Amino acid sequence: MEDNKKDSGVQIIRSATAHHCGGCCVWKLHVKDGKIIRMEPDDDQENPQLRGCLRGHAMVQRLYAPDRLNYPMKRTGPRGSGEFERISWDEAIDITAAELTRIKEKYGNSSIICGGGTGDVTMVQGYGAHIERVLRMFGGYTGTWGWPSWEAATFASHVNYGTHYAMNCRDDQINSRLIILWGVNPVTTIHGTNTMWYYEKARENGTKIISIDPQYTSAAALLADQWIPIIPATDTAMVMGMAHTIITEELQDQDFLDRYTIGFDVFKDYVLGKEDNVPKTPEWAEERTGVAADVIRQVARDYATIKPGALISGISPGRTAFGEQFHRGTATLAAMTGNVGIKGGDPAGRSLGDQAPFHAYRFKMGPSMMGGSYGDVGDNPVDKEAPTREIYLPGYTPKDQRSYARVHLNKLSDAILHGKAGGYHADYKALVVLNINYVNQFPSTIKWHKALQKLEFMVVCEQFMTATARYADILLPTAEIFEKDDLIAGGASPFYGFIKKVVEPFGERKSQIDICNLLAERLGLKNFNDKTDEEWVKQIAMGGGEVPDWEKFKEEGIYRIPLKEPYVAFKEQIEDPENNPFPTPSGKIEIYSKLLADMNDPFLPPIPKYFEPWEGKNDPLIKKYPLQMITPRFRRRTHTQFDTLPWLREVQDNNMIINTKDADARGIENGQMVKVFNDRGEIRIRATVTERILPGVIGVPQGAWFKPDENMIDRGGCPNTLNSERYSPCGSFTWNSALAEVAKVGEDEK
Ligand SMILES: Nc1nc2c(c(=O)[nH]1)N[C@H]1C(S)=C(S)[C@@H](COP(=O)(O)OP(=O)(O)OC[C@H]3O[C@@H](n4cnc5c(=O)[nH]c(N)nc54)[C@H](O)[C@@H]3O)O[C@H]1N2
Ligand SMILES: Nc1nc2c(c(=O)[nH]1)N[C@H]1C(S)=C(S)[C@@H](COP(=O)(O)OP(=O)(O)OC[C@H]3O[C@@H](n4cnc5c(=O)[nH]c(N)nc54)[C@H](O)[C@@H]3O)O[C@H]1N2
Ligand SMILES: [Mo]
Repeated sequence: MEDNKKDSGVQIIRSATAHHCGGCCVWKLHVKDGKIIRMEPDDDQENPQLRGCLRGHAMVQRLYAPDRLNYPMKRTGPRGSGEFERISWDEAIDITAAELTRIKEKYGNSSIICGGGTGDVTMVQGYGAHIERVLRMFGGYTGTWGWPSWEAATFASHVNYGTHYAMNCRDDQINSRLIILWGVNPVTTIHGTNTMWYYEKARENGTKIISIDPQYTSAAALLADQWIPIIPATDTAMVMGMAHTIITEELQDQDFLDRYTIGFDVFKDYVLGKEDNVPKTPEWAEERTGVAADVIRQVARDYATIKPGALISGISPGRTAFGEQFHRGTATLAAMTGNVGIKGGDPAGRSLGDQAPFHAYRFKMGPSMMGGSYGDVGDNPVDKEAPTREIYLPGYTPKDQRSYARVHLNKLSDAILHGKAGGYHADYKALVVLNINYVNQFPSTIKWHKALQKLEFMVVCEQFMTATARYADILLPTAEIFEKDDLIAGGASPFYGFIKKVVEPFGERKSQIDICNLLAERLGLKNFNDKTDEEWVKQIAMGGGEVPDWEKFKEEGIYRIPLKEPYVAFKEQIEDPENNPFPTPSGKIEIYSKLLADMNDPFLPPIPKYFEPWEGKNDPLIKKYPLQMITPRFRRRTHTQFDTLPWLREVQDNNMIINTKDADARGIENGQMVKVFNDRGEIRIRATVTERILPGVIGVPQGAWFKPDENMIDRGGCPNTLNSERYSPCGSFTWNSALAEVAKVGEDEK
């Protein structure tokens, strides 16, 4: 067989891959005549295989897709029209360097915006260290703040635990006797390759699994003993109802609380109503959450008695109006039940986050292009010139992120539109876009459309003609996975993956670092980069001393961290607290936080509390827009990526899901085209009428491509046409807090 392959000129190369999904999987790539002709999944017989999902399999179709950008281009039509002409790399870089220099000289560095960079979560080419380095050396830029995925969860984990490394590895869940998937659907989201595999093993072992989710998800269908539908954004009320049951039935682990936590008594007073005369009984919680009081009691008793128990505190309920309170609350429940720092438990602060480098396990990596703390380049001068912003958590928020010059990612379109007059730090004239699809993925699409008309210059590095790319003045074609060397780390059990360059970039595509090299040179910046991409992979992978053998790693494309047991967060703090305090100011788990008390913000109280969410069922706006929209992940794509590929289009239609009751009330039939609208905009999308979602809630899958018609009606069905730019008190995005209405499309409206 091998010989046959040799004869046919096929070379087989092992490589990892990852594409912003939270997974990283391992492949044998069949390469012939400089082209990948087949991807074969991992065949490791000794370890659980790290097999890719449907999107991983479609990587090869993405690599050679006919709609890929292959040449640099210059805009010829109006912004947003998508009309371009091909130019040379020389001309493209000349124009970019000249425009950035002109704008810097005329308006100052703060008028140049660059930020985000989530489209790829790899360690060398992903995120934005390279372009940020260029721009810092160029005198600075306006950066952004806010983690789209988990700002609420990260903030809360830092308050309770002093760190966001507040989760056990997913392979530990085979040790759990109870798993509560709270807004978690790893069939779709992956969340560390093999997460589902371990959950299935747990289920085979007889572990009780509960799913709390407004949707009956595929994970619930495959795994759960019990599905508890909940009204979106009210989860904290259920947390309080559970706490009430545990306290009144004296089920809490008082020894654990006494030994490892501070402030439980203050929280207890709040839950029992001593603080505000409102006992947070399960009946009180039922009114808010729609979950029957008896069910809340049962889940509370389960969690307090079936041990060890892992409450997986999903990041999605945190992307709501007061999302941080949910994670503070679940972490408090984990402490009350003594499930922190033990096998089969979970700290329930930020239980998801298996995207390098935000894993449970702390990978020991060498310095990246920013040199850890921005190495030789120093802080961003634009951050330094500005005062600190109002909300930041000392000790958690990195120094540069506290700068008032930074714009919250959700407010970027507003900032471009209004600048200083709108209370922002500067007037913004240039936008440097790389690795992110602002228009499509951040609210609101229509506001973005207006904002981008105001800019004097916009350069976009992209692989496809995305909603954002259509607005570029200069469009630079970017190489794809397998066309450049890169590194990934993650997995349900931790490993490093070498994403190898196995073919030359098609057309004139260039890697992100190559593009930055060219730009740095044209801007006259010295010492921007002294390494090849492979040398970067080597420095980051080997620099922490964890990967023992570079040649072997290179050959095999993967290195699994040989842990004796699955990684358990805070094991040392629990086993030997005297020598291992929690990294909080008090050294204990902070159910009460003095840091927050000192902030004196009524909506960021020192103990977790429930607040009525805006754009929830008790918002007066519900009269006009009676449905709560959530915007979950979609299997056939990662955000906007992969969505044009025929293989994946066959899998699923991009439909909104709506309950039969709500559909009947509006005369909507399964499969029918409908309009979904609110004051921010209108989309057109087909409806799937189903019992798999709670009445009063609609699920509009996020990542659909924004396609405005001449009336700015979004025919692509992108939920960010309807989502709000308002962020939670700590800065969490609120993609699951939006009210809307659904109606049939009239004959004259088609
Ligand atoms: N309504 C709604 N909106 C959401 C969310 C939600 O739940 N609901 N979730 C939010 C979350 S958590 C996230 S992380 C964001 C994601 O938002 P984005 O990161 O903007 O989304 P992606 O589609 O993953 O990637 C953006 C672009 O990066 C490009 N890209 C990939 N690799 C490279 C590369 O190597 N170089 C360059 N230059 N480009 C590359 C892709 O082609 C893609 O067009 O979306 C957010 N938006
Ligand atoms: N296929 C695919 N996988 C992905 C991505 C992708 O775009 N596509 N994106 C990746 C990225 S960057 C991220 S950040 C992660 C995000 O991962 P998650 O945030 O976990 O993913 P979601 O699908 O948005 O939400 C998970 C579940 O939460 C439910 N939910 C929504 N609102 C609420 C609520 O208020 N309360 C409760 N209890 N449940 C709620 C949804 O119905 C959904 O089933 O996924 C990663 N994985
Ligand atoms: Mo994300």
